[in-house]
Amino acid sequence: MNQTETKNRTTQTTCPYCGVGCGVTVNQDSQGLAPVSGDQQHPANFGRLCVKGSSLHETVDHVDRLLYPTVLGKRSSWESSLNLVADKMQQVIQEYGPEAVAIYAAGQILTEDYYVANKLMKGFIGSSNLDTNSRLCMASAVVAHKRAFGSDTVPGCYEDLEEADLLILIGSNAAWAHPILFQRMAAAKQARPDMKVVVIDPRRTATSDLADLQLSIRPGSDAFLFNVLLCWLDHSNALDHDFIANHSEGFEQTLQAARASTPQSLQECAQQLDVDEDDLQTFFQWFTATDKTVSVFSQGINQSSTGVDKGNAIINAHLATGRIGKPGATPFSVTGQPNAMGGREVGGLANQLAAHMDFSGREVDRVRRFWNAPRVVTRPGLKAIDMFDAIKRGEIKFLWIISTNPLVSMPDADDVKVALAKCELVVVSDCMANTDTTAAAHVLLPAASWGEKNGTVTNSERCISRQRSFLSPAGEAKPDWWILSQVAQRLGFGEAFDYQHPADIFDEYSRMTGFENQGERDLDISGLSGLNHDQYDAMAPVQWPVNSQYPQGRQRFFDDHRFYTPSQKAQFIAIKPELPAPRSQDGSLIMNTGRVRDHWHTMTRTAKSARLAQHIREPYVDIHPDDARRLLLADGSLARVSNGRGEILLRAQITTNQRPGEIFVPMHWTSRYASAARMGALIDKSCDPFSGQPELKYTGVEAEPFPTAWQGMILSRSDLGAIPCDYWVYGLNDGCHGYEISGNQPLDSLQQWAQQILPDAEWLTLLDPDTHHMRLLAIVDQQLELVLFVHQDQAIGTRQWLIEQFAQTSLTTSERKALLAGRPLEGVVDHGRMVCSCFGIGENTIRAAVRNGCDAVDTLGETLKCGTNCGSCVPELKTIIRQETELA
Ligand SMILES: Nc1nc2c(c(=O)[nH]1)N[C@H]1C(S)=C(S)[C@@H](COP(=O)(O)OP(=O)(O)OC[C@H]3O[C@@H](n4cnc5c(=O)[nH]c(N)nc54)[C@H](O)[C@@H]3O)O[C@H]1N2
Ligand SMILES: Nc1nc2c(c(=O)[nH]1)N[C@H]1C(S)=C(S)[C@@H](COP(=O)(O)OP(=O)(O)OC[C@H]3O[C@@H](n4cnc5c(=O)[nH]c(N)nc54)[C@H](O)[C@@H]3O)O[C@H]1N2
Ligand code: SF4
Ligand SMILES: [Mo]
Repeated sequence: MNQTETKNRTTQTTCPYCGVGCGVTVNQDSQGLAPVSGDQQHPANFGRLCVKGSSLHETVDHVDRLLYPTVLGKRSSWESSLNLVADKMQQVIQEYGPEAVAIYAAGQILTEDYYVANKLMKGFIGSSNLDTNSRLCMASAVVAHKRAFGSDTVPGCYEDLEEADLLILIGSNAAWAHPILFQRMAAAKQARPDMKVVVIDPRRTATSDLADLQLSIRPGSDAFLFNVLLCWLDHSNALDHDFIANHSEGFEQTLQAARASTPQSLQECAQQLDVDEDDLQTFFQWFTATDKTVSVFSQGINQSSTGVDKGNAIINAHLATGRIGKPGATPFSVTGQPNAMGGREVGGLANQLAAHMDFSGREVDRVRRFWNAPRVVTRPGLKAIDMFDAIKRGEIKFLWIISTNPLVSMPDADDVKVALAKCELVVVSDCMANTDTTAAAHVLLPAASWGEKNGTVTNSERCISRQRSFLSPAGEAKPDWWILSQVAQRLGFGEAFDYQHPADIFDEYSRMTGFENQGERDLDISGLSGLNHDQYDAMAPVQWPVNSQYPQGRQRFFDDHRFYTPSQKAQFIAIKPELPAPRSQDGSLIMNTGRVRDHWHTMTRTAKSARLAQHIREPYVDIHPDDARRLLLADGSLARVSNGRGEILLRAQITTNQRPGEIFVPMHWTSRYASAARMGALIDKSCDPFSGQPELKYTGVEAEPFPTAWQGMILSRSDLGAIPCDYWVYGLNDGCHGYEISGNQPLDSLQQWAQQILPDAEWLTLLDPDTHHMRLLAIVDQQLELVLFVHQDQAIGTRQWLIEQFAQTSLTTSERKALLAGRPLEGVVDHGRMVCSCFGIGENTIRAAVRNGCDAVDTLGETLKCGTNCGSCVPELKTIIRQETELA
């Protein structure tokens, strides 16, 4: 596609962020890309987008993109880099066998990309060492589904969340992590105020805002809770005996096991879970009385050393009450990544073979015949943690990382770095040039990014949607399926990988799902095979299966009470709950980790949008006031969080949302964006024995003040990379790059560093080293180039106003004086931290409006517009209103 063809076009595509899978409308004209909007027709979002989705057009520029292949840091051609990759694979396979080759991929590549990677590894190279970051994300839910249903099936659909009379959110901060789905829940509750919402999470989150009842349970105790619930249901005659007798197996043992872990009295149960007895009783009564119950579960369940058991404990309660396969009644595991589901479908986990087939003799044989493949693997490969350990031991010699940043996202992330250093060849396919992981690679292959690539993704409710391209690839970037197919061809598998278009791959894959299926496998999209390129391009969102029985897709599984186990009955799984192993040797606090509203994982895309970067500017640690007092941590001060594995520096936020003894740290900031915030380095490798999913929400740490002599900020027209001081954090502003800084370095060293990066600038300086007060302004061509303000305390001047001065083309003398004073000229106001990213409404403005009488979200919306577009900031608006009205 060339740029001139992109004029005046509308493209319907799918958001590349979370597993809600919203449809996005992209309009282009001769001016370029217009702000994106929600696709009105898409069944996931019906026109709405959250703030991340609606900022997508701000993230597609080529800044920081990986534009051409590089080998050992030097630009290379596609031809020679592909040859190099294929030759090395060949050599390793010949010398050490196929298992010495591994691929580590992600739920963010498209189904077509994933299919090719899986076919190449498991059918042609003969290595099952293809695993994915879904191991850190969905692996426990997959195993729980397979144990209960005989297949990795998500039974329900989004409508169920709206139809439920009781909606339970377990280990899910949907308000921030699945915002549009959360808005659908909120709208349903507003329309039917009788609908009850229960949030089960050790901490209070933005999601708690919707809750009628919050159970801030002891971390890791969920399976105890659901075992008690099962006993309660039995006791109160709330079981569905017909379902249990006719459509399930294993109930009696499961109830016995639940009894074994359940204390005698409700009071003791409440103590076990560390919650209020009345709250617990309310939850049980609601569950008992409400047929239409949906239990949503996410990473608070999955990312645990007993995540599979927890998933099954939840599913058990649904089977016991027959609440599955019915409108408004289902367990619901929500997926995180845009195509975590697609990856599970094609078989991208090391313990799957392909297309919901595993490693039985029949399945291996069937896959062999379908692919006409020489070396179909016959047993599972290494799961992520074991894979990196095998690399470290030198058993895996070749690793290809595709679309993930394990140096940040894996537990014991520094050990991953050690492992990569031991590997003979590390290839990384990524869209971005500077990530923690690209820095550790020998060969970098530039991948086409969202907007440039074309294919399909599957969301949390099994809905397959098209991601369509509307931009030419940046530089020499290529789609992942193309890169993989080129390597396959060079390995001598040309005929099996002769794909010209993603539609060819999708066609083969959809035929595979129907191959000798006859209703045996849940995943069957054979109804979508045989599409020509135009039909593929026009494909509308549809929920799998799509076959002769369900030509238009299927909303709910198990409405027919037929499961995919040998007996066709659902399986109760007896659960012996366990709390996470004590980590006393690591520290006295438990570190929980997770997401913030406006950043996506390792920030490679969201850090490019000033709007998104401004919501939460710094990595932080949420800590309870009692702990803060004990540890002498002041609100807003810097905290050093550490254990034997490493240390990070974070901004302390004191809040009663945390339980005492537990802290929360966001997962997003990397070495590219902060001096020391890679929290993955502190986490150990404990993982679930069945799923191999690591325990990412429960790490023993210590916290202490990190005293610094000064703090301040830098605003700069150019990206400065790492700053030579103890603490720095990067965040893009509108029109300039920003850094929060703090340290103990002498100020003149900082001044020298600044002057050395801008040798030709004109400098305005105000310096008092005794009071740690420094103001430096660099002016180049009459324009502001750099602001560096340092103070002893946190008063930093009027930031928003300073940022706006970068747009000034010719600074007057009085403006220069005002700049040095760090204060606007008379009459200019500072709006404060961005709260509503859609309309750019700052916290100061909102607080002022509340004080002037806008004491409800609606009236704030009428006055300032905040909260009226994507709605993601509504929980925060409520908090501000609450704080201001409490103060008043
Ligand atoms: N803004 C944003 N949205 C995202 C992402 C992102 O990076 N940014 N990533 C996407 C991805 S890949 C994923 S997987 C999803 C994840 O979505 P979520 O799972 O909703 O998000 P998390 O913040 O990881 O964790 C959810 C909650 O689990 C709680 N939790 C911790 N321990 C326990 C426990 O023992 N029991 C219970 N019941 N709860 C516990 C945490 O306190 C946290 O509030 O988000 C997706 N959406
Ligand atoms: N402590 C802790 N750790 C966690 C979690 C947690 O809650 N706590 N959550 C875990 C979970 S659920 C997840 S999903 C992971 C996420 O962690 P990662 O997968 O490591 O994070 P991302 O930043 O999404 O990495 C995606 C990379 O792929 C690149 N990319 C984007 N699109 C494409 C593409 O089309 N092709 C290619 N080749 N590259 C592309 C991006 O630039 C980026 O570098 O983190 C896990 N780690
Ligand atoms: S909820 Fe937001 S991030 Fe998730 S798919 Fe929709 S627009 Fe994208
Ligand atoms: Mo995830």
